[in-house]
Parts: sequence; structure tokens; C-alpha cells
Amino acid sequence: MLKKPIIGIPAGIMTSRGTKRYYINEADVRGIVKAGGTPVMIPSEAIADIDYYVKICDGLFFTGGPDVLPTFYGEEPHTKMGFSDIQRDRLELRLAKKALAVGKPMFGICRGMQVINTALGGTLYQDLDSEYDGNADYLIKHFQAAPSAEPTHYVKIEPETRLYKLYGSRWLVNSRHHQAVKKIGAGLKITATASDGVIEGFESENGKQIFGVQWHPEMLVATDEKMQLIFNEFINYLA
Ligand SMILES: [Mn+2]
Repeated sequence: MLKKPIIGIPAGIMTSRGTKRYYINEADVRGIVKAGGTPVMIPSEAIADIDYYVKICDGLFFTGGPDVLPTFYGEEPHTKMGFSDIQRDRLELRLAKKALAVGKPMFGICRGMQVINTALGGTLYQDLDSEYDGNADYLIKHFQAAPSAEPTHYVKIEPETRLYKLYGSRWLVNSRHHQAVKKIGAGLKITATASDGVIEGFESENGKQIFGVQWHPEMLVATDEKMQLIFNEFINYLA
């Protein structure tokens, strides 16, 4: 049987009808499966087994979700910070650090990209509207009111990056974030930015271990089939 890459996906926690449940969004799983990967859920209850999970997984996929607790990057919570989940933060930060140490590839979407950045010593804007100082005179709307499957803003893509190979110098993406990477983590380079300068993508400086985007290809793929290429890129690198 053909070996298919095993992709560890840390689960979120939600309370539904009075019961706490682990969850991973269907669209995230679909992107991995369509690309030829085998998704495996990693629950925060199993945090003691992190080393084992990293060992059995060929790659890790950090998905979208709540805000990273700012104490993990050395800040107190801003009043506009949103919901956070300390169990998921601890799980994902430890997974990312372990994966980094042993050279396992990582892919992050939205919060996932922010978690990887935090694990590498970077920081986040806790709320773009109140904190962004890049080109603040023309900050664009990054939490779109439009449906998630529709694109609303452009990203400029840097040459000689994995993203450039897929999309060229400019692409139209969706945007469902009020936070973003502020100080970029060690060993990472910016691959995409919005017109206001907000960081929309990064990868390892050598283009290998880490690959992240701030937008949601798993949702946008419903109207832009080329968004599947991001998942394919991650899985093909492992295969
Ligand atoms: Mn955006």
C-alpha cells in the first residue's frame, strides 16, 4: 500500500448541549484528505504524549480558531482581545516547539500561523483596529462581513516563495482575522502582505519546514478551486 503522510491536527474544544467536545472543522480535514494526507486528531488531554504524536506524524497542521493568550508572547490582554483557550494554546505551542526541534514540517492557517509565530518567539497584534501601526492611515477590513467562501482583499506575494510558485505576485483572498503577526518569529520570512502591510503569509527562511497563511483557503476553496493548491503544496512536500 502506498504510504500516505500522516498529518496531526490539534483539536479545538467547544461546549455543545452541555458537553465539552473536541472538534476539527470539516473543511480543514477535507483539504488534507483531497491532497492525499491522512489526518489524525491530537486532543489536549493527551498533552503528555506530545513527543509520541510528533514522532508518528509526518507533518502537523495548525488550524484556525480562538486568539492565542497574549501571556504566551509576553503581553497582558488588550481589552479588544477575543476568546482564548489555554489548553489548546499549551498543546499547540508544545507541539510546534517539539516539531521545530526535530525538523517535522508544519502548516498553519490563521490562528495556526499565529501559534507557529508565537512558538518561534514572535508576537501578535491583539487587535488590528486598535493596535496596528504599520500603515495605520489606511488599514483595510480584515474581518470581512462577506461570506467566508468569498474573497475580499488582495495579497501581494513575494518572489521565490512557495506561495509565488502557486499564485504569482498577487491573489484575491478572504479575511476573517482581527489579529495578525507583529514581530515575525525566528527563522521565518514574510511571503505575502495585504495593501496596508499586514502580514498574510510566511514560510521558513529556507522555504522548507514551515508554511503559513493568514487567510482561509479551506473556506475560499468553495469559490476558488485553486485554494486546494495550498494543501497540495504542504502534502506534496512530505510525500
Ligand atoms: Mn486579511
